[in-house]
Amino acid sequence: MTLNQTIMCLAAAALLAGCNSSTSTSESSAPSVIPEANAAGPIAFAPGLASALPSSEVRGWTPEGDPITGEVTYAPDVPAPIDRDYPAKVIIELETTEEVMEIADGTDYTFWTFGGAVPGKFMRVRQGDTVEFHLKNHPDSKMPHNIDLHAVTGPGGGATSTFTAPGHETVFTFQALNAGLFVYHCATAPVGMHIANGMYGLILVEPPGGLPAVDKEFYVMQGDFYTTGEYGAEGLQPFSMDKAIDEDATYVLFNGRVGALTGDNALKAEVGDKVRMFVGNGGPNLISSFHVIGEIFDKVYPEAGTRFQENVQTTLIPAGGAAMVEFEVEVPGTYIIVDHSIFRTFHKGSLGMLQVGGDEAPAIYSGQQSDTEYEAEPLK
Ligand SMILES: [Cu+2]
Repeated sequence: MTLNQTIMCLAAAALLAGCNSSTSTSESSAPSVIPEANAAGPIAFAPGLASALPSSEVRGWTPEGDPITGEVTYAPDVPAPIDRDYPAKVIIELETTEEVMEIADGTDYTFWTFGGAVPGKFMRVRQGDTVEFHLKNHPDSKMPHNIDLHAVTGPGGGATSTFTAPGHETVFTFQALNAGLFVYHCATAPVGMHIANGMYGLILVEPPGGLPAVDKEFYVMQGDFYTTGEYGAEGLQPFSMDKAIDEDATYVLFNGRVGALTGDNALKAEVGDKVRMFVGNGGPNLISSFHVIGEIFDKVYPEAGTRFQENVQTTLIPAGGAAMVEFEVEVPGTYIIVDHSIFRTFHKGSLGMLQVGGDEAPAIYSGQQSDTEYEAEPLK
């Protein structure tokens, strides 16, 4: 047992009878504490974000072993869970770019990105890790960029330390004191414009014991976009500062493009899978009423905090915030992912799909059983 595991066990001693050195937070080793984890009062040492340690206990940790290159992924993929039981120095590199890409079929937009895509690449570290962060700004960029990671404790969240001119690379280091799912974004003036152009993403800080194993993890991030032309207008569409100030979004999108999560791009799962979605909202303006039609979230970590809620239909995700939702899929078919501010879904693009394969489950959902005419009373 490492020193840090010993510290974790001591912290949990009042709540748990024992502490297994290899699976101290697995569901099988501590199922009896799961309900306590959601109760008011001290945070129980239980699976999930609820097993996060107080930041005060993590502060003294120092990195062990050789530095690690942090895995980063494009949406909707998520880096593999961390199976490390010690704090490490993690080196993460991200490059900002300014690129013309399609925002919809036939419609181009000049996106500003972290890593060449919207949303930016997903990062995954462990609570207590020391992160050496490298921000590069591509030489073809016209603007300086920086990064404010909401996972950072320190002024600006790293923004002033990473103000990076085109062709330059800046470096700063932070310790991930708090576990959770955090938004990162550019914070260079005009901040709203940099975010509106797509400069945001998510960083997951796993609790030391990790998250419970699931079958599928997905990265979904909403954002609102403001173009001079109307929704679907063809050609290269410039950013509209007037519409952005008025919060009059032209597009409200998951993963930066109309159709990023539909058709061949739909998320895929099988009946019986446990699904976890890391859902972020880059804004810059709109709040998301995140909902999956035909599913109920078995568990939601609202605002990606340590307490979870259960049996939730729709969860609010603030601009610059995130939520973690978990559910099991029991019935095959296509599940539509929406912002339930529903005109956005059918007129501004916030529509994704989760396609679930597998055997029908008629005891849970029959499908249509009949369609017949009936004798109605005349209306008055
Ligand atoms: Cu920027």
